[in-house]
Amino acid sequence: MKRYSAFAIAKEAMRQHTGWDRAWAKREPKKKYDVIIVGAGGHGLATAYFLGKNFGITNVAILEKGWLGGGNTGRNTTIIRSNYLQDPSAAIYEKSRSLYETMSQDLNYNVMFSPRGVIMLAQTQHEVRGYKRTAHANALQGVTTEWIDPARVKELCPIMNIDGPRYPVLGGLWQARGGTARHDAVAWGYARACSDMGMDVIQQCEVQGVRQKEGKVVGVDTSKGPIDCDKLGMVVAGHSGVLAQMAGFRLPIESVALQALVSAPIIPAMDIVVMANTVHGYLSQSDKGEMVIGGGTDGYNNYTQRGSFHHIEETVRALVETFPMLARLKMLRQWGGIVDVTGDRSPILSKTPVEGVFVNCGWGTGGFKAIPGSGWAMAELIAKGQSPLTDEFSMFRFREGKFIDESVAAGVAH
Ligand code: FAD
Ligand code: PYC
Repeated sequence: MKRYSAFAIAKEAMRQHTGWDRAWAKREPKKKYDVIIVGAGGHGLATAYFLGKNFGITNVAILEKGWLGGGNTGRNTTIIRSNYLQDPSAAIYEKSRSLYETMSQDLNYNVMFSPRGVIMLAQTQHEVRGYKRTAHANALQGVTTEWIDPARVKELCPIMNIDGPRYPVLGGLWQARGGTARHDAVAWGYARACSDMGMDVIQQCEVQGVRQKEGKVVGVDTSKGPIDCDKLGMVVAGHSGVLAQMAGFRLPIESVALQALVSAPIIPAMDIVVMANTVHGYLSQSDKGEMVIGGGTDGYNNYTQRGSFHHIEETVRALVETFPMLARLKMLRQWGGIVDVTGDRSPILSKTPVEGVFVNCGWGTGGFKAIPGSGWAMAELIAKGQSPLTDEFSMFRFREGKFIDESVAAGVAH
């Protein structure tokens, strides 16, 4: 595949851009693959990418019922950070954050990674204690975060009112190398790289059944017909329960809507990311100038990608105290995604009761940041049957009571 570069753009400009290849090939399914990945979101595509890159497994199909990146990967507010509390979480989220640092170079695709810094505001005494504890844990884990006082918060984000009567800013947990990336580009970059390795990215191909023989997976039934495989990775976020049911087991997952909205573009007003977990709000400014705002999860299970209106109304009403300028903004659009939430707010990367079937889900409201690390770890699990990064994230931990409690770090949305 042609490499993207300033030279290539200049050369194409000379011939009216007629020489570019398709970013990824449009293919029909083959009869059989070594590995099928269900779900062409970031996690499914990254899993396929690292199967090829790290293990040389390229007879792989990624099956997507809609369009690639059309699930939560293309619907999130793109916040990247690794300030989690527990050691297994710090390991996978920090691996992921570090892979974001070089993703554009690795994929030869500009994912616009912007390590502009993320603050989680402490607006109650409980949060002050929680975030100080996280800062200490992060220091032991080798994750660079720090507790900052209100004056430093104000210095980093001058548009903020830190003296609010209901939600005063008492300090914050600051991760200077956290930030954002362009979500679609992450999916597109991985899809292009997978296609370049000879893998088949097949859109409009819904998996409708999982075929098994003597307790082992042998293939899937799809809207494009049956396809055989030796191994199957289910990476479908909010639809994980549906896929698990097809394979004949249950997952401890709830599917709920999470929503976000953007304002009309304005002049540069804030150059960091702020999360205000007490009020379930988070805010950053996109490169186009829009204020990107997210809300909390709906209080009921759901499969419609919308979200209830009163939730964003409450979030924005509360955020206005800390960000008075929001009151003067016009909102352009709102959307929702169906996120897959576990009881301990940690993901599942696991073998399953069906031999050859692996599941990657439960990233809930916080999996965009985890895409490269999750793909790295899941590929190792599928290829070798074990990965140090996934050992603690087995689906069987719920049966054994070995929870990885991340309800504080999961933040706003839980
Ligand atoms: P998805 O991107 O949802 O991909 C799963 C794919 O599987 C979908 O494309 C779907 O169509 C496909 N699929 C489902 N069923 C089938 C089937 N039967 N056959 C074939 N294909 C199927 N995370 C952060 O880290 N930072 C944030 O700032 C952040 N903000 C968020 C804001 C919102 C509003 C939302 C909704 C989410 C947010 N998240 C955030 C969470 C993050 O978006 C998700 O955790 C992550 O994108 C999950 O990626 P995925 O690849 O697992 O799932
Ligand atoms: O996990 O960082 C996160 C997040 C921010 C907004 C939604 N999730």
